[in-house]
Parts: sequence; structure tokens; C-alpha cells
Amino acid sequence: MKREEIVASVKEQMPERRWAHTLGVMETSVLLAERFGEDPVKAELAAILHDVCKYWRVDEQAAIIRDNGLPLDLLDYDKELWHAHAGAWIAKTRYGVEDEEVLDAIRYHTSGRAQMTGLDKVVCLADYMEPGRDFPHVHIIRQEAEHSLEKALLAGFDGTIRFLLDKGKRIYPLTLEARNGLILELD
Ligand code: DGI
Ligand code: FE
Ligand code: FE
Ligand code: FE
Repeated sequence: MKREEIVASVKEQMPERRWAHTLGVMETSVLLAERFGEDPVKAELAAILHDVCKYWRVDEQAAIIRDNGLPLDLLDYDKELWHAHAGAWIAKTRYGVEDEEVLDAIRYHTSGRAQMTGLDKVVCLADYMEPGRDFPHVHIIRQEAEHSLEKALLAGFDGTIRFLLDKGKRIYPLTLEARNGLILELD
């Protein structure tokens, strides 16, 4: 499917404020890709589709995971994690995205994973720091992103992990692996 068709279709599957967020992630992904030597076209495509399933019913998201051999352990963790894996599946099957790097960047944009690719990092970080985002430490993430993809993303995951701890929620192992991996890379 062509870029413009994908854009129009994704837009109509979410409320206006979530589409504004997606536009912010698109813009920020391109900027970060250019800054850190990643492919801006791939980064933008992943950004367009990253939250495509965010507003689907949770039972639909769960069904995509269950029916297509996606990681079943996701279903034992926060529902917020599901749209990323379901989204990668939909990007591939409904929108014809074949590039595995783009699909991975969508798939891991929420949890992260061990040994994230440059493209994974760009999209995940853009999701944290796009201009519409406003949470207490977002300025620290934006500041780190001026010079280090890894430091900025680490600040992002640290904040998410603290948030999950404060809420008494479980932490998906890939998030811990992502954080550990970033620290190793920075050592
Ligand atoms: O879809 P967005 O709102 O743009 O952002 P996202 O896909 O990064 O989702 C972030 C939410 O997911 C955030 O509120 C924290 C929640 N979450 C729940 N469990 C986990 C988790 N995030 C991570 N990284 N790891 C978890 O285990
Ligand atoms: Fe998301
Ligand atoms: Fe995220
Ligand atoms: Fe997002």
C-alpha cells in the first residue's frame, strides 16, 4: 500500500489527539533518524503505523496475538503492551509492510528489547519525546536526545519502570532487557 493510503487509513482508526501524537512521532522519528544515521524513510513508515491498533478493542488485540502465534506471555502483562505486537502484525498483513526492520520497530516500540537496532531506538525514543508529550521528566529525555540516542532512551525506560513500580504493576521482561542492554552499550 502507498504511503498516502496508509496515512489516511491509520488516521481514521484513532481519535484526533492520537493522530496528532502520531504526526509528532513521524516528525520526531525523521529528525532522530537523520541525527543518528538511521534511514528516515523506514523510521517514518514505522512511526505512521506504530499505534495503528492502540484504539482497537482489547479483545481484538488479544485475538491477533492468540491467533497468529505472537508471544502469549504478553497477555499476562499490561494491556498497553499488546497494541505494539498486534500493530506489527497488522502492518504486515493489512498494509503490506515487508521490511522486517520496520516491523520490528513497530513491534518493540512499547517494550523495547535486548539489543535494540538503531531503528528500534529511534521510533521508541520519538514515541517518548514527540512535541505533544508532556510528563515530568520529558525535558531530560529531550536534552539527552541532543547527543545520545542510548542515554535518552535509557532515561525514558527508567521513567517507565519507575512508573510501573509505583503503580505496583508487573514489568515485561523485554523492558528490563532493553534497559540492561542500553547500559551495557553505554559502559
Ligand atoms: O502507545 P503510546 O501511549 O504512544 O506509548 P507506548 O506504546 O510506549 O505505551 C506506553 C505505556 O505502556 C506506558 O503507559 C507504560 C505502559 N506499559 C505497561 N507495561 C509496560 C509498559 N511499558 C513498558 N515499556 N514495559 C512494560 O512492561
Ligand atoms: Fe504505542
Ligand atoms: Fe514508548
Ligand atoms: Fe505512540
